[in-house]
Amino acid sequence: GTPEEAPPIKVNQVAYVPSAAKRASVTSDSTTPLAWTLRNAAGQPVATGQTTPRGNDPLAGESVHVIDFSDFETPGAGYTIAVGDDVSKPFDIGVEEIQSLREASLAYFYHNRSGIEIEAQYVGAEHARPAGHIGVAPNQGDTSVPCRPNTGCSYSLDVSGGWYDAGDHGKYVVNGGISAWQLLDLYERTAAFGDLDAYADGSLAIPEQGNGVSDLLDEARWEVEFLLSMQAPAGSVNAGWVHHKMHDDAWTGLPMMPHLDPRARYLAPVSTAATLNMAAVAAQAARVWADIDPEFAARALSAARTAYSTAKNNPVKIADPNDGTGGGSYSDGTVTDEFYWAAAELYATTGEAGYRSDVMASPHYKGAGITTRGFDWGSTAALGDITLTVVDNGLPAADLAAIEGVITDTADAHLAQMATMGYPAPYREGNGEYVWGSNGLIANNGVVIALAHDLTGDDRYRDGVYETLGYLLGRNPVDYSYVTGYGERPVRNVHHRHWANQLDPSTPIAPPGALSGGPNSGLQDPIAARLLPGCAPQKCFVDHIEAYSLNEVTVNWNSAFAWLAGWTAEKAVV
Ligand code: 9MR
Repeated sequence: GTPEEAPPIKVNQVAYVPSAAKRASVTSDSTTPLAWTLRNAAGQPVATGQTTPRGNDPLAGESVHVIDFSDFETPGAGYTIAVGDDVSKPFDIGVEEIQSLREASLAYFYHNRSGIEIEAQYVGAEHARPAGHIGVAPNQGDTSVPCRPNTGCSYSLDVSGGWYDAGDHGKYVVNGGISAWQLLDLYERTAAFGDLDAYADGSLAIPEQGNGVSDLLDEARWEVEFLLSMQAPAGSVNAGWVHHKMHDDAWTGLPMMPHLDPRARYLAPVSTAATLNMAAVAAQAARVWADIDPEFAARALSAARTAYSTAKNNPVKIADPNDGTGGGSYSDGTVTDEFYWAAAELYATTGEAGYRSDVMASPHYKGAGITTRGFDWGSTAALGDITLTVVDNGLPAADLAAIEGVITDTADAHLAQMATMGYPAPYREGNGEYVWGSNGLIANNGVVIALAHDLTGDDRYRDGVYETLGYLLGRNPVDYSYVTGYGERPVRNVHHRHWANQLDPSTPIAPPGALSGGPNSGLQDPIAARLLPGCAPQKCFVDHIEAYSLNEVTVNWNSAFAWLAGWTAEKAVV
């Protein structure tokens, strides 16, 4: 469909936390303040005030006023805000819905597991499905995947398991790696600053519940094992290296259930970025599982050491940027950040001098990787900085303080910018363009603001995190909750092969808790190009299943969202 006109008033469609700042936005060309009224579910006015005009916001392409009703703290459902004749969508003031996002956002990963049956007892009948890519026809199977023809190797690897990347069935080390890292970082951050009971065994609806291990770790391990399996065999021509990715030899169409994918799948060539990415995550896993499963920890650390030294002692291998048939290229031309991240993880785990000097000699040392753009699969130095902040280590105290300073300075820059925006979201790139996966970057920048709160306890940061969440849950100029199943008007048609209800009613829509990629002013798919010419950056969005550059879901955006949702659940107090 055509993008619909958004109504004037935009709110966090899910819930405002009673003890945090509460703001909404209203489109208006008025240069003077407007009167607003907050009403309860019975329609009675419970608070009134005046809007603050923020003028024309170029990111939204319209003039916006901000409504601030932070002082009202009474929990309840069905509140609305009125400005003149315009009335907002209803919303809650409360904590339950916000807290439920923790489990829903993490459920995304089980839904997208490869190589295992997705069982109705965990996801409900609608979302249950047979195991994908285990070699049962018409699948060719991920249990014995050969090197792509003419790429210099002739072995096959069992790379079953892991998570599908996104709407497609590819599995890519650089993206799966940052996603597994982020779930493990949520665990480590919660150990340092919060309470791990939230992720105890039994906290998620997954088959590993009851095994005595945190379900957050069980879910992450499904991917870590896959990452380890992508390392080339000892003694082979690629020994020590890690394959960049594995995926179909041609793009399949939508819908396509994983177990019905008939295409041949191959290992793409090895790369330095993938090798270091696996080294980083495996080193982190060795630390996290050291006491929980020492055998697994030792296996992971050994793989990490081998991968790191292989990358360090050989010329850089960059994945082909044009290798995009049947899967994304995920090509990354700069690997100094992956070197820094891997060295930081290996140092935090082992304390060894060699890794320490590599960390300290890196151009990324002391927080230069944390920027207002944010971090993603191609830009990973910030992950090293976050680990060095969250995990005790022996770096000089002044240097650790410098990294913390970059985190708080970056969070301050976000808050300063958000205070000028019509629809505040922590993200700034170049000339204000919004890129593919802008919601993932925004969620990750929310993570930085949350860490600034962990380090300082300053409530301005806590408010900033909830304001970030509010943008994702509906306070944006297109009036969508970008999280499936949450809010009055959530996205329904995310680009995904087995949640393809818009195309094939026999398949379900996405379950609750999946984050859409969000606005992308690059208009990089045919639907976006046709429907959105000239859009303002935050308005370059349509809820269309074929709009893969706007409305796809992926493991890396959901890992950012799950981290944020875990934090906001922990901090949601009345
Ligand atoms: O998230 C990726 C984004 O940063 C890139 O700009 C884009 C184009 O290369 O690719 C995105 O990743 C997609 C991947 O290539 C294939 N699986 C789906 C991913 C999300 O759209």
